[in-house]
Amino acid sequence: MLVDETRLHIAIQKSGRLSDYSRGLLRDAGLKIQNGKNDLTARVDNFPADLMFVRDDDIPIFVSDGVCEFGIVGENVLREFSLGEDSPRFEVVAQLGFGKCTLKIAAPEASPYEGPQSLRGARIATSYPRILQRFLDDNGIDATVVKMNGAVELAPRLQIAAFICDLVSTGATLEANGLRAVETVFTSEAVLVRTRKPMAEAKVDQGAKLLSRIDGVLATKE
Ligand code: PRT
Ligand code: ZN
Repeated sequence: MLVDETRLHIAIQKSGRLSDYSRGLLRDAGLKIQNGKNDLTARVDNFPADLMFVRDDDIPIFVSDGVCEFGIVGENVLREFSLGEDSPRFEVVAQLGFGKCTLKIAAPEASPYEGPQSLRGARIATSYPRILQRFLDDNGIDATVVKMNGAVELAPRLQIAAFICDLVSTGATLEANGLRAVETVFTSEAVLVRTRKPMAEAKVDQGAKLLSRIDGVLATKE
């Protein structure tokens, strides 16, 4: 599909924890999404917008570059991206109330923990190295951040790291792996982001309309 310059482009997660909520929110906002779950894009019938279904990690760059004018993504992913950029070109325009989770440092149940000083000199495995490093810097802690792209909770057992720093929602994963949370690093939920790249006037108007419809949906859920 060639990029149609008269239509808004909205990036949402293709498949994962945010996908159904993201589609649901846009539907509640009155957008009729043509379906086809395996497609990479979908046309909205009754609004000048196209959806792009992508990995959540790609959403910040798409919106920052203006390839997509809007995106729905977790604040955790956004923050990790932003900490690696000089000036990310997007702004958060709505907190969406789903995808809530907390980035926490966790330690094996049995290991002693006496506050952040216990992290000194330790190795901490995480998929969020920049957020973790910022937390360590803010607290004056010298520790080694070990980047893992998945299965972070296995790191202590594999002796890759003494601690992990991972997202927690129910806490069941930590418990199943014999870990307990010891520090809260970052609290997150899904947000709607808008590019700061200049857009054509027609798109600005459509974007304002989209945002006001989404605000309307969110207001009914408060
Ligand atoms: O394929 P793609 O890259 O798009 O997806 P992904 O696998 O990177 O992300 P996905 O679908 O797992 O999560 C998308 C977003 O959902 C995250 O970026 C968060 O903003 C949000 N979210 C909310 C969570 C969780 N809750 C969550 N519990 N993301 C991940 N988890 C994982 C966590 O990493 C751990 O493995 O769930 C496990 C812990 O869950 P509990 O319930 O056992 O505590
Ligand atoms: Zn991802």
